[in-house]
Amino acid sequence: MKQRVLFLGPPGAGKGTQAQQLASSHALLHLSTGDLLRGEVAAGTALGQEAAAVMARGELVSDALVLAIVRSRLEQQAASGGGGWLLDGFPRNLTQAEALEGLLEDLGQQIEVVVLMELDDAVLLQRLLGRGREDDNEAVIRHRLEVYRDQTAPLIRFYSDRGLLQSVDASGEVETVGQRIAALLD
Ligand code: B4P
Repeated sequence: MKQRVLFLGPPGAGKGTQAQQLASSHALLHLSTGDLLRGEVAAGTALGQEAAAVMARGELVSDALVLAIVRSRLEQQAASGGGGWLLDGFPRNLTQAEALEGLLEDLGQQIEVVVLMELDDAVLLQRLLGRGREDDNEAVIRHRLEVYRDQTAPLIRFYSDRGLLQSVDASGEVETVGQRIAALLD
């Protein structure tokens, strides 16, 4: 079973849903930059105040801020004896992907697989409108899809060039998608 996993895909593909289940069933550290940022917003920290407005607009929070969060979590885990991890929603652009390569090199670790969750825009929109989070109204969702296409989709090529990319059909029941992903990780 692969222990160092990255989930890539458009907003609403179900990265968070699947990552949570897989991390808990396989004892992996689940590192969701979206959840961590929402935690900072809820706690009212300086970092959260900076992130809140950006997230509400459906844009990407600054690379420096996100990288600082990820670096500290991965370093903490490595210092406490290591173990597997699952990165969910990070990296989201080429700058973050390149910074992650440097960070992992420092830690002597490597990504084992990048799971690309693929789903039609119409289904993504439907799922996100159903979730109803603060940043889930139609105009913001459409903007997040544009941001995904412009800034995150180039990572498909980036990881495919490194021989790490595996695509999965993210349509259907949560359990069915989970089985497809588990088959890729064994
Ligand atoms: P995220 O928190 O990463 O969330 P997401 O991409 O919108 O959703 P995800 O794909 O995880 O979908 P989910 O499982 O919830 O990002 C939010 C914001 O944070 C970004 O817009 C950005 O501002 C900021 N951010 C995060 N990371 C960043 C970074 N690295 N750099 C800069 N900014 C960053 O599923 C969606 C819905 O579908 C749920 O309601 C779920 O129940 C449902 N669902 C899931 N699977 C389903 C299935 N198989 N069938 C039916 N429904 C399903």
